[in-house]
Amino acid sequence: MTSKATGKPNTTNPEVLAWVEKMTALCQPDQVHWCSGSDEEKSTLTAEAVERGILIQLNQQKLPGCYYHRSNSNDVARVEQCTFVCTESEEEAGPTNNWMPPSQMYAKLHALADGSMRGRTMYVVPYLMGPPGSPLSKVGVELTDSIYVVLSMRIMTRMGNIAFEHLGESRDFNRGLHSMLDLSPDRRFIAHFPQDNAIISLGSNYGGNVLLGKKCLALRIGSYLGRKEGWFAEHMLIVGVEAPNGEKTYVAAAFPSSCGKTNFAMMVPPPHFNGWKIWTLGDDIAWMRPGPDGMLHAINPEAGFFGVAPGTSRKSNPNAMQAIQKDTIYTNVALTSDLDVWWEGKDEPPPREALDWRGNRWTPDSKEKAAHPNSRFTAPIENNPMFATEANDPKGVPISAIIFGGRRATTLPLVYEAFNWVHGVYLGATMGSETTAAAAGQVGQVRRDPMAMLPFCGYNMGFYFRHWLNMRKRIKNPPRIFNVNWFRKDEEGNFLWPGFGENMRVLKWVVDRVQGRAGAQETPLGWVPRPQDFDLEDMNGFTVEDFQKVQTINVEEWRREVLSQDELFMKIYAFIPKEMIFQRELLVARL
Ligand code: GTP
Ligand code: SPV
Ligand code: MN
Repeated sequence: MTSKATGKPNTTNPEVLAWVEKMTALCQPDQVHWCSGSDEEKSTLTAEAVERGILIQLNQQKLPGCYYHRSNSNDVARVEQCTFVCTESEEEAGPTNNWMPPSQMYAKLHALADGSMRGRTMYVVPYLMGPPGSPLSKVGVELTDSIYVVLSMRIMTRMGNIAFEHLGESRDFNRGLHSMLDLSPDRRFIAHFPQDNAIISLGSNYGGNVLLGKKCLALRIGSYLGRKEGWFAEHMLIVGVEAPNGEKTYVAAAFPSSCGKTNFAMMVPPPHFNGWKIWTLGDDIAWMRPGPDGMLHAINPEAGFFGVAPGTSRKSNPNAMQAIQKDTIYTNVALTSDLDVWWEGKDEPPPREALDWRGNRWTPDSKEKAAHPNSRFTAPIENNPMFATEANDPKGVPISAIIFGGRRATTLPLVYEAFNWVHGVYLGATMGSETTAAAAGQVGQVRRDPMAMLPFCGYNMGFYFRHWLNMRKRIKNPPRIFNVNWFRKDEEGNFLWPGFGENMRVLKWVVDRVQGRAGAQETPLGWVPRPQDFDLEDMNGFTVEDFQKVQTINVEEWRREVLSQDELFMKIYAFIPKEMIFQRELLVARL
């Protein structure tokens, strides 16, 4: 059966046309709308979303162009148990991914998608990941029955005609199908078919599950392609650090979900760092490939922020606060009576009364949180006053340092540097972090999250470590590798490190190491800054003793740490590169 009406395609690409026709026949939408990405289209779709109650228009005096969205209360985070990597063999997906044979998954999901868009419009959303004209960029086409997805993709990616122009007549594009169905959690699947460069996402309307350019294409499919084609797709922010004399150093950093990437990427250095500037290239994803100069070059495939709202304030992240004053979609935060937004940790005191993220009446006496802990803002990256225009450079930027970091209350010091690339890969591979609200499930459990990629690696994690090791041969001047932890606590549960803007002190040491200016001391873990190597000036009562406390390496804790690393190593034992085992043995010997 064909659909009742179809809009006019804005491409002549035969492969795209044939695939859209096939999916139209499957999903049977009432209408097909080919998205151009124009301003006019945005206004029309926004008006329709408001009329249908999908978006609420916020106070346009305070927040011009901003809208509010509530997702279904059972659908507020990524769902790892519903996320599948469907490679031909189970071994390719590896022990850390849910797996099903592609044919079986296609059959199951096509049955669910059959007729799923009756009475709805199917939007054809072409999008470009990365700067136009870059050899690192990739095109995706997402078919969706969600206006919220269309308007969000318009912010998060370069959406519309521009993508079809980049694609031309090529067959090389990601095929993404998304239908909300009835948002029932037991018909929720986020399935990846890396060998077909295809994704099917059903039964959800939450960010990471449905904005298919982001985690699905840019990381799961991207990592699979990266291994095949000799590049990296990583869960990393990218910043440019400008010194007072104009020197620029580019740094990429991988922290797990809700562990500080957006905050670090938009950092404002404390007044003490007069003349230092942090420019933002990306806050979540980096695609990196060796360049002709022998360095690793990075682009941010995205064009927007999908950032955690709670904790965001003018004090913690002034650039983010400025970026979300206009043209922003807020999801699952609290709504005040004057159509403003509020969340825990915002500058303003709690409103006397508001509607919480579920739409229920909320007062400061309520036991529940007003905003969901994983509530988010979706804002154009160019709204950021410190947006680095070289993010639009097709060549990408040369990366001098890679930082790994998790959320750890104990054991892990504030910062240390790996001895070399292989050791650095081991630091990334053994990263642990406490789970957060970004994924459904228990919060606060330490689990291994290698390179912050556990939920995002689209193939066998052991092969992924091998890829990291192999890439060393293709990068003449590899970045130096560091490990950080902003989240160490004292016995009373207070953070030992002030974090946020003060992280500039750590970043400065990293940059100075890379530029050959800073000293360090060898320890069993790696190179660490001595107090004289690290800028502790003007720190408002934070003393050398406090620094030594946050840098403490406790051998007993580290013996336990090495044991708990085995939890992951055992799981993927059959695939783990020997180098990782050797690094483990060397660490044990040094301890
Ligand atoms: P995803 O978008 O899920 O990938 O998260 P992210 O890595 O971008 O994390 P984000 O910067 O949004 O921070 C998540 C939470 O960590 C927020 O509640 C922040 O307030 C908090 N946070 C960020 N940086 C720091 C820090 O340096 N110290 C402390 N204590 N908390 C921080
Ligand atoms: C994350 O969970 O790492 C995010 C949010 O950046 S989501 O897009 O939902 O994956
Ligand atoms: Mn993320």
